[in-house]
Amino acid sequence: MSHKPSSGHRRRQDAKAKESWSAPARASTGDAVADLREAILGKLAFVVGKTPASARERDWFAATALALRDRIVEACMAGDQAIPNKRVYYLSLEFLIGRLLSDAMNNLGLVETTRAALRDLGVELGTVEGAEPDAALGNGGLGRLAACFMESMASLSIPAIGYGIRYDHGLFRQSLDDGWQREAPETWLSEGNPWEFVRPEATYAIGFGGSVTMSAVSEGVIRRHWQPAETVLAVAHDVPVVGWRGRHVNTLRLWKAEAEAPIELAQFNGGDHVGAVSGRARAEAISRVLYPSDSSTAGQELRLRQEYFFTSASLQDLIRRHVAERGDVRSLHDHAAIQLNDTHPAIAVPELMRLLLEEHQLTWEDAWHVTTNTLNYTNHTLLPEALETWPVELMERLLPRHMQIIYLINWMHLEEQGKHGRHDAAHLATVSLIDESHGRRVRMGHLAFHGARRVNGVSALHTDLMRSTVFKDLHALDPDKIVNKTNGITFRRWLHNANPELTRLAVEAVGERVLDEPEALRGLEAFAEDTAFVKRYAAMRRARKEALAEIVADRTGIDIDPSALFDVQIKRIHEYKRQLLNVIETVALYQAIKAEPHKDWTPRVKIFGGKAAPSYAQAKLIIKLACDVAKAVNDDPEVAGRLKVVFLPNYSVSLAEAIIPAADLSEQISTAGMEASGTGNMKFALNGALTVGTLDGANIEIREHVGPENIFIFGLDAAGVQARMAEPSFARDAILASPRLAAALDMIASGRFSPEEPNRFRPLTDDLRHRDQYLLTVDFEDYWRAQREIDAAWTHPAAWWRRAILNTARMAWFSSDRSMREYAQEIWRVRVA
Ligand code: 26V
Repeated sequence: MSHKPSSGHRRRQDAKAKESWSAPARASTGDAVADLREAILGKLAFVVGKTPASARERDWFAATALALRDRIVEACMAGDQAIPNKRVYYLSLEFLIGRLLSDAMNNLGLVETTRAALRDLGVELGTVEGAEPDAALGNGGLGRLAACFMESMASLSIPAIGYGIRYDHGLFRQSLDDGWQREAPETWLSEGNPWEFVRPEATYAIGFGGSVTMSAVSEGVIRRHWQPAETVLAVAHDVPVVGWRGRHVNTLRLWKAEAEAPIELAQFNGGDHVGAVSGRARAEAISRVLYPSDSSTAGQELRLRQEYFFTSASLQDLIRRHVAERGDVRSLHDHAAIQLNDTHPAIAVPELMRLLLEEHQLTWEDAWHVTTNTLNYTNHTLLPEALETWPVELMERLLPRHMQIIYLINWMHLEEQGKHGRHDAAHLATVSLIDESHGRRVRMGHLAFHGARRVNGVSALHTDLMRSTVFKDLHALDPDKIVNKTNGITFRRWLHNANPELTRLAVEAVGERVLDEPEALRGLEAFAEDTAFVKRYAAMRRARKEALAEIVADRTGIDIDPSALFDVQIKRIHEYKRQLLNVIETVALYQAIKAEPHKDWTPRVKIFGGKAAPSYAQAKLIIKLACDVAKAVNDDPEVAGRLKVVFLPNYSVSLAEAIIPAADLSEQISTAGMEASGTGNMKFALNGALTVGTLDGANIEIREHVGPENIFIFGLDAAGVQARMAEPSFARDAILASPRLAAALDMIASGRFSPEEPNRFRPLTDDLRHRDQYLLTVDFEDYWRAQREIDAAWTHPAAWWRRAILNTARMAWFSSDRSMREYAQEIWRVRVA
């Protein structure tokens, strides 16, 4: 496809240059608006097949997205067409993207132009944006991080391709049935996806099962060859990722699974109509649905098939590109850096070896050199139940050749230990790629570690814990391998798009360059006590709280008062994240208000949101408890005006965009040492919510940046947690020492919130009394203290807003642009302009 800029194109460029954040009222030029309006009408007629009169919101969305996609393609083709010296390949089983329309408009500088074009057509931009389904191809933090990184790489013009799976069904839709979580399939593709390009020419065969044969190629040289029993096709679907100011466009390439033969015709003609398509159903099952667990390895075969499917397709694709561009696969590591997002693509280690050995005839040494200089691995959790291992038996059945390669890699790895005088069985057992302690299982973390050039953690604390715990012995063998890369978030989505009011304030206060250089936010420090500025900042928050109150009323029927303190905990429901600690504090506060109803309590609204893995019973019970407590509290006239509790169903990226700018307080209260980083914590602080949190993950670095006086820290640190856990009766002692905690637990255990089933919450309260793996009881009193300090702080608005503004002003470092620059320089060795 060739591209000649038309005069219309030039006009649009002029309009783009003029569109500005500082002057939303300034009209975009008439030409640009007219051009876009005609483009949208054209798409509506000729692609969607509707007239303006018959178009639904969803049709307008499709037409608008298609018109903008053309602009992205133009931006792409206007950009540098030269082959880049080095590309980054980001392999991730999850990309939690959310909506793309506002991202695309904002990065192309076309928000106001699009608004005006649609207004001319009698359509409101907000409703069109609302008609886009979230692309929820991820569970939580890990998937959302991948999406932020893709946007930042495009904005920094880092040549990159993201590789993942095009799930037909993303993360399930959550509804609450009398407080019980129900899951329904999510159907984001039901009306097509206007952003994607299908690329049937990029289709690869992915094998499973079968056997390995040997042949002698010459005297003494034997080659092994895998003969799979089954083949599935991976078909590329590309989503363009446009960077800030449309300067650069990257690709997110998602693989869809298809059968080699869509139908067994003979079987069909023989009358077996179902059997004739069963092979197809089996093949397509691979990209059918996202696994909804985010923390425990269920070890199902389909999951391993997904992992191998997308990893093999991605490696075949990037090798094909490399050979087409450079001729020789031996230079792959000079021109490609592959990042493995967690261990989900760790099968890349033996798969890249296999492709180099068998498809490209490299020697073992050369193949190992290329592999270990191309691959890098990011670890996102140290929780033992989330560390992936696969039974050797399953691997041998599904991927027999890979299992042989893993054995050989492991044999050489253990031999190497011997050469360094490490023969002791205990040492060899800890560094081995095979865990022999509960059946024989392949340790995917060890495999990724060993096959990678660099291994990184996602916050300073997490990286330290990697070095001192899970990867201690492997780290000692290669002390430079582990590096830290603290996570970040894209400010384009989480500040500019989610909070245009705050963005406008920042632009007016410190200038337009804040849109390009987040460090300029620091200029807001000078306004932290400026009465006029503070008033506008507070008005911004008030407006967002009113908007959130409408959403809450709409979705739950609960009325909340925007002048109360909005105290928010939104994230996956997991015991280590301690939503239960927050609920228990809510119960204790409820009791305290009832005991002293005439005291001057700070009015609070506790807002919860998050999904539980469908098989995670304890997490679902925590949701039910939050809902039952909400019912009791909200119905009690004695606490009216002081305390309200809300559980917002179906938490998603779009809902986060509405909630975060409306939050006064951000709950980041995980057991210290357990949250690898957190990224929600960054989104809240950037938008000026104050954090109540533990010394865990990136909270520690947030404290360093915003200053200890502008964050509420409580509880044990990671070392304290380890020490206290070793005490045999820590939970009983903590409950004995805190009558307030004891009373709250008694109230829950007594059935006060579940009179129709008094023992409903015993699994929660019994666990706390006897086990309390996450040390809720131990941290409770200090959490209570911090919360009362927050109540007091709320009564001094000037000091509160000062802290909020200082949070916004000092969060620039947490931009994912900074994270991506660090990866580029220290891991990938690619130049950033
Ligand atoms: C693990 C598993 C285990 C097998 C079943 C399916 C599944 C799906 C996802 C995961 C990933 C869990 C790891 C994860 O999401 N970690 C989070 O990563 C964030 C980004 O680095 C970080 O901010 C969070 O603290 C960390 O919990």
